Amino acid sequence: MSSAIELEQKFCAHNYNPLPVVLVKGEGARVWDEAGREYIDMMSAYSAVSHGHLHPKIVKALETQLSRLAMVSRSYYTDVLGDFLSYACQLFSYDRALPMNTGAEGVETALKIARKWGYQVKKVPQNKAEIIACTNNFHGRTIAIVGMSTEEQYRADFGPFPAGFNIVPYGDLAALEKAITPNTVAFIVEPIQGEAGIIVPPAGYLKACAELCQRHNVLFIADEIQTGLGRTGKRLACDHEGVRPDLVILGKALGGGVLPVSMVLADDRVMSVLKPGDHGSTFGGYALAAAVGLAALKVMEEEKLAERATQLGARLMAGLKTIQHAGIRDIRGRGLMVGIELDPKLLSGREVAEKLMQAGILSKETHHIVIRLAPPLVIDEALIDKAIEKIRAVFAEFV
Ligand code: IF1
Repeated sequence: MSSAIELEQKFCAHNYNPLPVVLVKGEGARVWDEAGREYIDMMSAYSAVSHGHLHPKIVKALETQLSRLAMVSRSYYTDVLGDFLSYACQLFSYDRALPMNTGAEGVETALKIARKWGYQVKKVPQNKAEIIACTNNFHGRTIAIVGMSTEEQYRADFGPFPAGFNIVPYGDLAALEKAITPNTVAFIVEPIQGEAGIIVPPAGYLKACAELCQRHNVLFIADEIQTGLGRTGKRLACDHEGVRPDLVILGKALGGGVLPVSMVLADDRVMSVLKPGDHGSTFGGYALAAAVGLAALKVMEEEKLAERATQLGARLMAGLKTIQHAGIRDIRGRGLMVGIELDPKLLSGREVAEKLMQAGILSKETHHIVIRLAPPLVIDEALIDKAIEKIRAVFAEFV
């Protein structure tokens, strides 16, 4: 066994079960292992590497900032945070942004803003605020967030959880309407559920939810951490239905594949409930992150990553649909966020992911039955075609 694997196995907490490959180098949509073997990265760190590995403009922005100033904290102003946030606010048409680091922190931030808005603006009685989330959601791993999870493993032995969260079935508008009470402050939803297995809701669902929320004075929170920044073929997945959420949470690709950068976007009528001292983070919006985040957004625009996702996603989907195998139950997704659902009686997700890896394709199974394919948006036609042929060959091995 590789000594890198041995070391990680011995000293790292066993909270993951990685595929047995040690990656040492990456460029664009490709990565290489210790032995120099090349892989097509069809996983992009769960969408965090949408810009590809070590995008030259993002690396340049990082290096330039690093040669000047990396980290001071929000106790002071820097000459980069304003540039980053003003660009983000203009691009997504919101008044303000609150910078954080990880996705989970962005989600926690949005939940806190929604609760405070509930008490101060909606006038919900103290400690009565309710937030509605969906079945099979994935919003991160903090205690409050796993408290909203319906996945037993993510919750088991981590309680007690904060009160004030209710669950409705994803994709069910009537259930949402029934669940809303005078104390409901927010509805939080993934426009496409990633971890649940690339679940695309019924057409018109997001739009109808947003309208319902507006009618009942409930904030519509879109968790676009995985679906945002071009992944599904639009800047935001909500754009497919012309939905403008009250709060948008971005993460993953906002860090350009090099740093953890997240943010919450909202208008003043919501964001202004936060006063100095209410909320914060040591690293949130630090100079290095701001420089990288700005570069990540600019590259998304300059290189039309959303349009690439539409075109290349269609090509990937069409190619995958020509693969004939009794163990393939469904192929679905939007843009370059694609899932192959397997029949667990015939195929195991982990085995398929392992065989794909041996064939030079990095993917990851979710819930044992869905193979997730979400390559960097900078991937090109030739590499997509090569990936399709390798995937076809792997399925041909399972007879
Ligand atoms: C893990 C999944 C993906 C997310 C959405 C918030 C977060 C995530 C929609 C939290 C994070 C991750 C985290 C990683 C695995 C991964 C994942 F399979 F678990 F569900 F991407 F599909 N909202 N997703 O997808 O962001 O705090 O991690 O920065 O936890 O094992 P984070």
